[in-house]
Amino acid sequence: MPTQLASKQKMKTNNTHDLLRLEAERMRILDLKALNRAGSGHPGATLSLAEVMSVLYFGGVLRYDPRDPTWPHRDRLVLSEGHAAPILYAALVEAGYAGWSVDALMDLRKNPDVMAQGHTTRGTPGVDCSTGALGMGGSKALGMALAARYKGQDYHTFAVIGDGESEEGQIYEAAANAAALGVDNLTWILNRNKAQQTAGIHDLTATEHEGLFRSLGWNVVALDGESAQPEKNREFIRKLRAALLKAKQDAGRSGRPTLVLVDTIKGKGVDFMEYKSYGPGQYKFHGVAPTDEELERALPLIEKRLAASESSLAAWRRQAAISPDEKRRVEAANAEAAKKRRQKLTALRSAAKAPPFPAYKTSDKPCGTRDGFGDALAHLAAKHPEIVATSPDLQDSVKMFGFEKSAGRHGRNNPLGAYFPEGIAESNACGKSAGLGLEGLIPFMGTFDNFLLEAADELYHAAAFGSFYVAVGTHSGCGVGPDGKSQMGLSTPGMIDHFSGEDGSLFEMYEPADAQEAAEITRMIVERALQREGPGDRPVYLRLTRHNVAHLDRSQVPEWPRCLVRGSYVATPAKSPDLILVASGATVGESIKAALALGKEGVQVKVINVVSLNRIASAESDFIKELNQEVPVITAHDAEPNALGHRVKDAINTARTRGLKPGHVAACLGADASPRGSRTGSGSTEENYRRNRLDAAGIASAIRKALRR
Ligand SMILES: Cc1ncc(C[n+]2csc(CCOP(=O)(O)OP(=O)(O)O)c2C)c(N)n1
Ligand SMILES: [Mg+2]
Repeated sequence: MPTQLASKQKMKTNNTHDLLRLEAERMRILDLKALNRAGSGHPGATLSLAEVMSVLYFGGVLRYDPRDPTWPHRDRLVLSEGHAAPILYAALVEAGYAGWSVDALMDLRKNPDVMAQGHTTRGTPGVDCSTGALGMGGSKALGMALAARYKGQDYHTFAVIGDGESEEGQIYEAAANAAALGVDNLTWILNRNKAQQTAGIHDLTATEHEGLFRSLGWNVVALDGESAQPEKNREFIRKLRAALLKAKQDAGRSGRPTLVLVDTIKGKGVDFMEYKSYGPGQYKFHGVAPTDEELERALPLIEKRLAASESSLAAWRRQAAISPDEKRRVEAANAEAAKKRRQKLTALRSAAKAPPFPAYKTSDKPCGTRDGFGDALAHLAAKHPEIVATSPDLQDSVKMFGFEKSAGRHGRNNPLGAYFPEGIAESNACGKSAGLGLEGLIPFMGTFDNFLLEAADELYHAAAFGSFYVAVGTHSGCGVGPDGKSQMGLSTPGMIDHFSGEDGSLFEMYEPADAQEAAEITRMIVERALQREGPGDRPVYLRLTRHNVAHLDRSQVPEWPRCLVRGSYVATPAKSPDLILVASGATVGESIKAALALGKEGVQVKVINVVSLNRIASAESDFIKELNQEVPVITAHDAEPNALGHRVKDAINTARTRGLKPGHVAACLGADASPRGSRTGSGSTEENYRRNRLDAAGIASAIRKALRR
């Protein structure tokens, strides 16, 4: 559907700021028409951002080539308040982005295939980041900006954040971290339209954004955009453009991120849609699309201010995109900078003291699986500057200290450091890692397994919208011991498995059985990530122990460690077993011991080590074939018992549908997560394992019970 602009008046002025003002009005029209067609959406937010989008796309602020939306040297834009998507789409249509058209915009919210999804979704041309759950975009933008600084690239990263959205703690986490790291190639635009969904901002919170961001160390520019009247609006646009261009110029110099605090009006430009301090819940146009009648009333109000012909604006708009000559220059300069930076990083890393790749012997003192991971990571970092890492103040506990020492701590004075410091802020650590991953790096984010739950939304987001980073959870399970239940990750595998889809394809999951396996899995993750083209599209979860685990003898395991890639392997074979014992992580060693003990009693137990619990149920898995012996199955996992239990039951089901003859699940052994239970809590690892029947003796007795021996 072509846009019909009512005004036939010739454009009288060539003034850029006036053109930007007019362009904003055009986008308002497109936006309202699309919302009206969709029958749902957010006019308040979108109308308040029309000038911001106009200035970004047509005021020479963003560097972009509309025919090449994923051009690596484009400036990044994260629309963190993702419900404002249609006004971004309107800008993409107007800028002539590949694939976009007015028709595509008018498909807004129609079905899952349309480009114009209700909230910004990556994969859509011109959308750099999926958003929609408020509070998460600032961290992604921070990660993208850090990646540019680390790789020596000159793109700038912008994020648009709502004022209600800024109530989310993660916004504060990201802001504090960005300032501490002196990330000056990052600019946030805070859309202070004074209203959120159900109330005015200050009905709910007392935040004074200017003071808050200044105290955090940001450069703050406050601008008044509270009038749609041409004179005032033009002046606002002039200042907004100047502030955004200055923020870009300051990159690499100021040592501070910039906040452009834009005081605007929710529903700006359509008087009956403008928010005017109504009582809580009385503002209609936050999330209600205009009816036909409302659209008819709204359009003339906008058109009255739109004093230009469509064709003269169209010619002007095209000049905003980068020219072919300039594009070539930018590409050459950035390619050269990237090459030099990589050489420097490679030289630095190889000169640093890194541990050798782990090679534990079975006679070595038992250690945590986190130890194998930490040494492998530090070792691999010496070869691959693509590996970066962060941890919310736990890099000692998660064994990333070695990496931090050899790969260097990133900061305002050390852009070459690959360890990105982080406060106690798990959500930001995950979001930032997602941003780093979107830019082609291999980020490891390490915390206690239990604390990954703090970042559940980020982890879900990484799976659902596709971003790559490795979420490392150490201190898993009741084996943590003395620290007690608040420090034990019990539910994390189940949660992540839930995010990973029926076939596990949305989230890679790994849980090693000892430190050597942890090292090999770490190497496998890095090697696979190095082979990916582009940013990769799924996250990885690596679950590790703090507590010590004996080193396993795998001399009889065919093709180990290459077999790890298949997601499970037989750790203790048995030709005609009486029972199949399925274990994962630290319980594998205990299971092998139990099988040995039972062997002496004449009971044959086959032990399968599940390395990736969400892969075992697929019809092609080796695991399915290994179940094809009609004997009872027991599972043992130092986690909430259903995580592994459910997948094994699924696998049995799959095996049956394939005509195989697996047995039934006789028991799922796991850690008691009940708040009133006394099986898990402070005490030794051994005591916790004993109480939960996860030690060799407990597992063996469960097997005897199942076999009625
Ligand atoms: C985490 C999360 N909580 C709640 C929502 C639902 N929601 C969508 S928009 C909105 C209000 C946002 O207000 P603000 O950030 O001020 O944006 P505005 O529409 O005013 O530009 C809410 C609560 C959401 N999308 N994400
Ligand atoms: Mg708001």
